[in-house]
Amino acid sequence: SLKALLAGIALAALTVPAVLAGSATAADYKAEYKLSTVLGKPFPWGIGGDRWAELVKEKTNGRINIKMYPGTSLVNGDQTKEFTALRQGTIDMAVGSTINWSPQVKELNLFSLPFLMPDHKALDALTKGEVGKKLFDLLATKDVVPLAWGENGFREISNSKHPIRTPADLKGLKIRVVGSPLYLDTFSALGANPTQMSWADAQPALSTGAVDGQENPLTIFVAAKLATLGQKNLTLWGYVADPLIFVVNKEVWASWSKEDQEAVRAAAVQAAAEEVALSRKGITAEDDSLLKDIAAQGVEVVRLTPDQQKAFQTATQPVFDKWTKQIGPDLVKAAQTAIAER
Ligand code: X2X
Repeated sequence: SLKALLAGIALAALTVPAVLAGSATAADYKAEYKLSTVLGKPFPWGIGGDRWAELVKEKTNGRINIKMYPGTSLVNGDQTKEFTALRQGTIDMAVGSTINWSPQVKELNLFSLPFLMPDHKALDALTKGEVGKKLFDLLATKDVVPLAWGENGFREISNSKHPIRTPADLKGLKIRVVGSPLYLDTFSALGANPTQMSWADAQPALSTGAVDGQENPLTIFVAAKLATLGQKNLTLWGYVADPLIFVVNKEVWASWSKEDQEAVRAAAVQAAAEEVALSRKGITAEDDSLLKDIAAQGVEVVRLTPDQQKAFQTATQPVFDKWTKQIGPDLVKAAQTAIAER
């Protein structure tokens, strides 16, 4: 009948273009995409993840709906399992730290080499240059699509016992670290007593005194109120910084139309740029408002002189050398060159 013919044409009009374009149809889209992060709001990390989700919703007219799962809750808080879950598809997307993924991607230990990066410009020289591109190419071979570099930040050391100015001051202190055995090597080289645990376990361990200290960016020190957990001594030593990476699982990515892929990418680039700015707010020479807040909480802040910093660098040089072999001497060399030319 004419009616059936018209219905048939209407149906064809709906389905044919998608087939011709070879692109995903709305039916392939999930109702919700799970975004993993270690930290939620008000940490820059969580604000960045939230912003990505918001921008994606806007740019795809609601076709892609992301829900953020902070506390790495999709892997029961075990942040070092996030990358594996992402590859396997238990997690659809993530804003993750290089530290937490380095157990699976050894090259990401690059950013944890002690005293490789002297400042934010050095970090930018890596993430915005050839090294960043190489690492993204590498990640692309591991079932994920990396889209943008964000930032956790320079990890400064705090403890409940006394100010740290020399490696000798770290002697015997029980320090919580996470992610990579590189950190065990670094703190052992400094005479400390490092112990691995997730962020979820770190806070109770600090509050009961089971551990004496920890290292994390200042934004985390403040937002997690570590001063109230006895962390009254803080040393700015800038030994390492961890970037964050905005990624999507490869199959999830492939299920989206080209148009939506570009929307998700653009949203990641924008959210990441905003997140990097937020992670640096208040901790620079021009604006040290966050440092003032920390001092106002009764924390003694020690800023190392270049000579004092050199002593820590010398003590950790064997760790740098050992891990350069594991990471890949070519990659480390490329990083050092990019930093020297920044
Ligand atoms: O656990 C940490 O120290 C944190 C929050 O900085 C990371 O996820 C690497």
